Amino acid sequence: MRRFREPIFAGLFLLYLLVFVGGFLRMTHYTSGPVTSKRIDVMVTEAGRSMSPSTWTAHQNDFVTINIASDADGEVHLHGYDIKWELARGSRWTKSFPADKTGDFPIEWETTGTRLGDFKVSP
Ligand SMILES: [Cu+2]
Repeated sequence: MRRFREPIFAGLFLLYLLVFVGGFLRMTHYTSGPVTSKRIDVMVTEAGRSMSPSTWTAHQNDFVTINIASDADGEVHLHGYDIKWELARGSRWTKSFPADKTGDFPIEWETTGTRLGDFKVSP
């Protein structure tokens, strides 16, 4: 029996090594820095003609939460990210997402095609 023990220990050691090194690689490769959360409270007024703030800003990989209220029923569409907030008059709608793409993305009142503002993500 004795000669079987060493391979078993060697196997366990290898398994431990795999789990440990694997976990370490995951940690170092999947998070490249601290993740910042950012919340923006938005108000759409004049029945989809005006939005405040009209410019939303974030840094790449920020975890962004956009909370929108509107004085009319309709849809806010963030182009590039293709995210939609289906709004009913007087109620709020929240969506969260990672700002993984950099650039300047138009925000539109989809119902009429009115440009409400921009989402700017800097590197
Ligand atoms: Cu659109």
